[in-house]
Amino acid sequence: MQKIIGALLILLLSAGLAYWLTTDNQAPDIAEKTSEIEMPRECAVLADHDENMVWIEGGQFSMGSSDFYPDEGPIKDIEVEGFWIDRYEVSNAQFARFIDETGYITVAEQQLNPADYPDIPPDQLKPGSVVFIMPTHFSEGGSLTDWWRFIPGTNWREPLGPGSTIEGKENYPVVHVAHEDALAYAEWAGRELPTEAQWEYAARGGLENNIFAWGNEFRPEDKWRANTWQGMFPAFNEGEDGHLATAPVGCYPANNYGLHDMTGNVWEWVDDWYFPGHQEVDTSKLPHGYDPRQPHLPVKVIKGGSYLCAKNYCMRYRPSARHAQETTLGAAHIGFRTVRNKQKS
Ligand SMILES: [Ca+2]
Ligand SMILES: [Ca+2]
Repeated sequence: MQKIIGALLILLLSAGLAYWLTTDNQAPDIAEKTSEIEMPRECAVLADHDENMVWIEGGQFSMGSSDFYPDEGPIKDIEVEGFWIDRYEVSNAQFARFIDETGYITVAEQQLNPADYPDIPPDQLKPGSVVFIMPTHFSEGGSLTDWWRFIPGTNWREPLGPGSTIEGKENYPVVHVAHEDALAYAEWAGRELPTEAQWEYAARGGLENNIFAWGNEFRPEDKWRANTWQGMFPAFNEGEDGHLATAPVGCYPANNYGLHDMTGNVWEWVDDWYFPGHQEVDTSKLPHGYDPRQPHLPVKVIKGGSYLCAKNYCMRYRPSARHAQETTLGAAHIGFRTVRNKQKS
């Protein structure tokens, strides 16, 4: 009898323990942990860049959008020939190989010519780049300078300012590259920078009428699809997607064409001059693009948004979204990828 009571007690205790372990009170924790595990994942190992290009079949698509920022319109029918494009954003390791072989010095490492920048005090023309600094308070009507700071001595090797390093960040996207730096890398690699049409066509992954690269919604769980910003930009970065700043390339899932980080992580240079829309422009009058917010500066297009794009600010993690970037100015959230405009085989 005592043995039976003992066995019953053990059974009850086991059942109680099992119930306690699986009770609803525990479920959210377990679910959260599971989500953490499911979030990124395999990040790219970039042994050979050449093996990491994807062939994109040519075709027609509608570039732009009429539903978001005005510079995304008007929608334009575009025909694209087939081309190769990098599966990943160019990494620090890849960029380092280019620098080692060529001795190239990036724009952020060069002294700028004051004559080219009459509006900027000469003492601010030291070599350097701009870094995002999270504001300690959130002011209404703040300006861009509230969270971007030019820090002398910042460049692709020291991305957070003097003394910082890319050691251990070989698979992270290279940043603080000006447009000509990206172009120099592409030429060294025997490639080109994508046109805006190529980039957008590739980012859409054949799902051309969708708002996002994966569909028309950005549900809470879609945060796992791309490195963007969760929380109220610029003061609260919740990092629910696993990365507060840049992530190693390829951590987030590929789009329909097998390309990673076409949404978010870092903005990507393309080779088109920026104009505030897709309408035809007399480029003989404006040979270096035109951005009404910085009308005297040469501006090219950047695409895809970055880890700093949030729902409340920027919202440019969409294929049709675009932004103007002064060609000589890299930043902590801008990188690139290359294309090869040659036949498939
Ligand atoms: Ca993030
Ligand atoms: Ca990107």
